[in-house]
Amino acid sequence: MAETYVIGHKNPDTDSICSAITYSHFLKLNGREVKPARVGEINSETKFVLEKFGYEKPELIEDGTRKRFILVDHNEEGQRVSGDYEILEIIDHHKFDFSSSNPIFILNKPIGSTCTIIAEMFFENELDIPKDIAGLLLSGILSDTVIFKSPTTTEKDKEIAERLNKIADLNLVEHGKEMKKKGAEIEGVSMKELILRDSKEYDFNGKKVCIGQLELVDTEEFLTRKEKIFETMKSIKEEKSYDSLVFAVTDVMKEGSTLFCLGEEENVGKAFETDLSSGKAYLEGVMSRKKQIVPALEKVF
Ligand SMILES: [Mn+2]
Repeated sequence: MAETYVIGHKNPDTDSICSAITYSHFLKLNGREVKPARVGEINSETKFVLEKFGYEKPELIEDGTRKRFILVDHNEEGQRVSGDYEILEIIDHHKFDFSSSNPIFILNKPIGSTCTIIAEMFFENELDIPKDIAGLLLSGILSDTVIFKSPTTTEKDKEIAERLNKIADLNLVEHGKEMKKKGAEIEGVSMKELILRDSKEYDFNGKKVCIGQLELVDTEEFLTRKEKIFETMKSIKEEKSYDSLVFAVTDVMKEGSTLFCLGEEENVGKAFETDLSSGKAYLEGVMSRKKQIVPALEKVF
């Protein structure tokens, strides 16, 4: 029998990796034989979280052929591992674009993180949550909700975090800030990696659009590298033949993003009712790719 893996999306983030590990733990407690996996290299925020709670990074899978997968934190084809494989289950909190020829278990909720959904499953099934698993679940929640500041945050995320923290006993704001600072380490990292590190590809009505996001506690210094940003975006756009490459530099404290855009500037500008002819604009209050950037772009394309 082919092996079954719990796997997150390409360019894995903390929610994706922590979901894969914690949901594997949940399934094992229910007698299922599964292993956590990842599709790409983990980022520095996730590395810090795994080290803090004593976990190794999950197994890397580059081609999924002949394997069986439980997808966490993603569902669309563009974000999945490549290959020819079977999907058994999906646990997610993203917009849905998936079809299957046979019935499968799908749990999709419009809440702040996949880790919130998984934590709820532990609580509903009255399963014991070890302290380190609670720490991973909280890290996924804090990462995706940007310490509860992102507009994707719901009361459910806060309530579940509070329950988890009775076990994990962390200073949530401090832990969240420390995570974000580790994740925002940009010294010695190439501009290409900064643009693509947290990026996702979308198909908007036949247009291939890539949206990268960099969350920083303070963006001022980084934004002085504007020339380098555009130059690097240009080479990425050509290399990957994107119709449009969008790069959001999000200021966690100011709660807004500077949007860089190459290709389809008019459409992208229209989405945010702003002028993007210079390729750059500041968007007050825009922090979430999923809840704000993607839906706005979908509408105009
Ligand atoms: Mn997520």
